[in-house]
Amino acid sequence: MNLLANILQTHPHVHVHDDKRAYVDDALRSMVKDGRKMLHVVADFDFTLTMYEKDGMALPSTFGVIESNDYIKLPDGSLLRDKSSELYAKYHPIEIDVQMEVSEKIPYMIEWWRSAHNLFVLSNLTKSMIRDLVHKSRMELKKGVREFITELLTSQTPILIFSAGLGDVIQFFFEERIPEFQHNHESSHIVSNFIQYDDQGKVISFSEKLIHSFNKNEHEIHDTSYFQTIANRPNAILLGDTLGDIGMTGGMKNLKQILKIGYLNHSTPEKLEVYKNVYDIVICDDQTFDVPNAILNAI
Ligand code: MG7
Repeated sequence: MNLLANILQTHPHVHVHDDKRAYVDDALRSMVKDGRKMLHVVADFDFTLTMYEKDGMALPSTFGVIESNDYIKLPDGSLLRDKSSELYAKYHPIEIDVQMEVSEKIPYMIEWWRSAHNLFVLSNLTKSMIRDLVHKSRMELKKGVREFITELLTSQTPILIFSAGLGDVIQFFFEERIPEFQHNHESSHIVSNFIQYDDQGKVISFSEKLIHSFNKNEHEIHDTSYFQTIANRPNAILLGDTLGDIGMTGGMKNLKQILKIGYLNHSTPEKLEVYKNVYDIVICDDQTFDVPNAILNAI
């Protein structure tokens, strides 16, 4: 039996649109034939590589790791957590509004990210506090992600983590959980929002290029070392969990095959229909990397 048919038969929560079956079959066949030397992987971080809940409890995103505590305070004595929640309550509904045009949402997203970054600067956070918060956090990789990333690194297959979250949190998390993954090493890269610190390690600002949920496609990766790394690798596996994530390969040139794998967390039949139209393979409510590992191992 072929790879796709086998995955679909053994994983009833994995879906491919009927009109895409032939395409996905062909793409997989061609990627397997071309092998690892032609492959690279682009992955979102929050709730794609990480779990969104465990034992019925929501797990934090990279932002959540810093906000969800009851001691980091702003200069007026209020809690960072409360001010961040206010921003979330104001802007998240705009982010997920299905009626509103993306172009209309973008100014609000920029406002949200800038305000959130500003709160971090005002909170007198330091690099060592952030590292500590990450190490103590409940953020957790999906089961099998470690194996997935280690397998890529071992075969020198490049992986780009493309995140609108906080790059520093991802970096500190990997330092602890997957030390082989080194930011901007030959095969492992992170494009995200990075914090700038002063000499004492105090947070002073954020990297100039802001990445929010809807510019992951625009964001030029051309001036990053990753662009060189993938120059001769025309096949890509894209992994995401939001509709904005499908654009992540948008800035890449000369791609031959792209396989877009979407994690649909908290699935509903309506969302599944939308996801099946934009992703090639949709994985519903799954806290493991079994399917990406099955595909990678075949290549
Ligand atoms: N997201 C974006 N911002 C924030 C924030 O300040 N706090 C929290 N808790 N979440 C935020 O990883 C990207 C995702 O993070 C969320 C500024 C957005 O929902 C975005 O999709």
